[in-house]
Amino acid sequence: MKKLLFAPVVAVLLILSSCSKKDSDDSPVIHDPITIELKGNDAMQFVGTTDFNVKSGQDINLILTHIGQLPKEAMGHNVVVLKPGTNLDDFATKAFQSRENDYIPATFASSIVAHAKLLGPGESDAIKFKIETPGVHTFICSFPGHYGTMRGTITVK
Ligand SMILES: [Cu+2]
Repeated sequence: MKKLLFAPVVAVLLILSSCSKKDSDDSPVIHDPITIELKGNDAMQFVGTTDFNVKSGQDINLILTHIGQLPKEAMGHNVVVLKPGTNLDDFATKAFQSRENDYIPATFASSIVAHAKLLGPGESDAIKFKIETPGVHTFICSFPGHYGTMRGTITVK
């Protein structure tokens, strides 16, 4: 297996193309990164799979793409990954009032694991994070009115 490269894209490609790791039995278990792709459309939906399983500490590459055509002001999409136990209604209410911060409520900062940018049509954003705490982490789009239909889960084991 080749030495680890530090350019993230190259590293991901390498990992995707070389799956065998027979060369080291004594090193700690390292899980390959997982890629989570979310696509937001003009019907306030994340298209495709919205429930994902990851291992504790696994590197997560989350790519959000706005595949719709409506303008950002009317149909913007982001994704906010929340800690277990976060009250979604309370969070969404505060998000509503946080337009100046792209609907990321500062008062809920401690409930947010990670979030992607607010996107308009054709835009995408990629974020990297990991979650150590086991449990079901709900993610939503926090654009006003969207969290009812634009949501999913990342279950950490
Ligand atoms: Cu949205």
